[in-house]
Amino acid sequence: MAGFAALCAAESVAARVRPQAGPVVAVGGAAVDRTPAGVKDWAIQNFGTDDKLVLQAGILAVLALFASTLGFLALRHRRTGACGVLVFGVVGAVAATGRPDSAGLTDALPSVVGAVAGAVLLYVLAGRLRWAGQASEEPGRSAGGSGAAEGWDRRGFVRVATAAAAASAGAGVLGRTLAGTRSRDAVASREDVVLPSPGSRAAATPAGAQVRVDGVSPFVTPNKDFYRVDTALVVPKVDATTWRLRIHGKGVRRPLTVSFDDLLRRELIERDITLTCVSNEVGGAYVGTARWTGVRLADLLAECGVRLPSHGGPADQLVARSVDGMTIGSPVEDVMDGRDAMLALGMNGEPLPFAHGFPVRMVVPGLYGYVSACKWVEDLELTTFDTYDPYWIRRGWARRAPVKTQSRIDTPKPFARPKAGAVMVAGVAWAQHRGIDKVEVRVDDGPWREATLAAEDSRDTWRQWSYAWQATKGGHTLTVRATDRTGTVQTQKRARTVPDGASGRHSVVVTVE
Ligand SMILES: Nc1nc2c(c(=O)[nH]1)N[C@H]1C(S)=C(S)[C@@H](COP(=O)(O)O)O[C@H]1N2
Ligand SMILES: [Mo]
Repeated sequence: MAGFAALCAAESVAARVRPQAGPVVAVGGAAVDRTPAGVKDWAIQNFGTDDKLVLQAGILAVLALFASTLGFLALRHRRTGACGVLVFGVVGAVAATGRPDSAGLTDALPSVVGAVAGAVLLYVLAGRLRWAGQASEEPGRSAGGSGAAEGWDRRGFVRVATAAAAASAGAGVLGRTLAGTRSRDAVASREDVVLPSPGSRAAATPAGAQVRVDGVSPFVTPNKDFYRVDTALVVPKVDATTWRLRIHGKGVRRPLTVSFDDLLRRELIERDITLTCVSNEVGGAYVGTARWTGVRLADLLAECGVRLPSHGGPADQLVARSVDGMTIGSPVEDVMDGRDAMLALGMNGEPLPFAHGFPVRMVVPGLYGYVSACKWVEDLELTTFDTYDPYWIRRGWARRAPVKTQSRIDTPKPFARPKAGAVMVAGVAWAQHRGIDKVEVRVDDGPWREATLAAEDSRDTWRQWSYAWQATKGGHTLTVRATDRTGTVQTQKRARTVPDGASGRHSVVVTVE
C-alpha cells in the first residue's frame, strides 16, 4: 500500500516537474544507458519494440517485491522499514538528476516526495498493526485471533489504508491530467504546422516500384507501421514554437541558432529514403521507407562556414544532440558530399510523428540510424572522431557504419506450405546510396537464378524483387542475395548486429504440398 502510494505521489509530481523525472522512467533510463550492446541487442531480439514495456514491468515487479519485504520488516521495526522506503527515494533521485537530459535538482523532487509519502504512510500503517506483530511473538497466543482482542487497531488501519488508497488513486489521476496539460502546447504546435510545398519535389514513385505479389511490404511504409527504435521511455513532446537548433563547434565560422519557422522559410526538399537500424537481424523488420521533407543539411552547414574534411575542414564528425540527451555522430564528409542529408520536418506528408522525432530529426541516406538519424534534435556540434564518442560508440558499436547490402524474402513466409507449381518468391533489397543492381534467388543448393527487379525509385531506397519459382513437392530452402551498384555481392559471411550491422543471407524454409 505504502509502495503504491509512493509511486502515485512520485508520478503525479513528475507530471508537474517533468514526465521524464519520474522514478520508474529515470531508473529505467539509467538501466538502458548501462546496458551493454549485447544485452540491448538480446532485448530487442526477444521483446522487439516492446522492450521498454518489459523493462518498466520488470522495475515495477522489483519494486513490489521490495515493498512487501519492507512491509514485513516494518511490522517489527517501524523506523527501519520507513527508512528503507527513503533509500528507494534516494535511488530514484540520483537516477533522475543523473540523466543526460536532467533539468537539474528539481528532477529529484518526484522521487523525494514519493519516498517521504511512502515512508510516512508505512510508519503510520505499521503502527496500526504493531500490536498484532508483537502479540504473535508471545508463545501460546495466536496472531490469527480477533484483531481487537490482540490489541491492534483494525479499524484505524482500515481507515488509514482506505484514505491512502483513495489519495493515491487521486494523485494518479491528477498526474495524468497534468501530464496531458503539459504536452498540450507541443500537440497544438504540431497541429498548427503547415508544411509548405517543397521547392525540390521527389519524383513520383514509379508505378513499377511495388511488385504485385501478396505479402510483400508496401514500398512506402505508413507512419503507423514504421519501426521505432530509441532509448526514450517517455516520447519527448517538444513544442515547435519554442524549439531551437544550435549549430556550433570546430570550424564553424558563423555559429547559428534556428527556429522551426526559420527552417520552414528555407527551401524544402522532399526525398524517398529507406532507413535501417543497425540492430536489424538478417531478415528483420527494422527497415522502412518514407517520403521525408526537410532542409538540406549541407547547405545549412556551408552557410555556417563548415568545410568538408576533404577540403581542409577541421571537423570530421557531426554530433547531433537530442532533447533527451541522445548523441549521434555522423561523418561530416558523408553529410556534405552531395547526398540528400537533411533536417527532416515531414514524414509521408505530415509533420513528423512525436515518436519519430517531432519537430525535427536528421536523415542521412546510406548510414544506419544510430550514426545518422537523431530524433528530437536540438544541437549540432562539429567535432572530430578522435575527440568525441557519442552514445552508442561508448557502448560498443562502431564509429562509422554505412548500411550493408541486404535482401529479405517477404513471401513465402517461413514454414509456409504452398502448393506445387508456380510460387511467387518476392521481397526487398537495400544498399542505400549505392543502389541495388541485381537480386538472385537460390532453391536449396541449386544455381543462383536472377530475380526480376521492380523499378528503382532512387538509390537511397530499397528495391523490390520477385521470382517465379516452379515449386516441386517437398521441403525446400529459399535463399536470396543482392548485388549493389558498386558490384559488391551481399556477403554470405554471417555477422551479428554488434558492432556495425548484421551480415549473411536470408533464407526461408517451406514445405511444398
Ligand atoms: N533521440 C534519439 N534519436 C534516435 C535514437 C534514439 O535512441 N534517440 N535512435 C536511433 C536509431 S538506433 C535508429 S535506427 C533511428 C530509428 O528511427 P525511427 O524510430 O524513426 O524508425 O533513430 C535514431 N535516432
Ligand atoms: Mo538503430
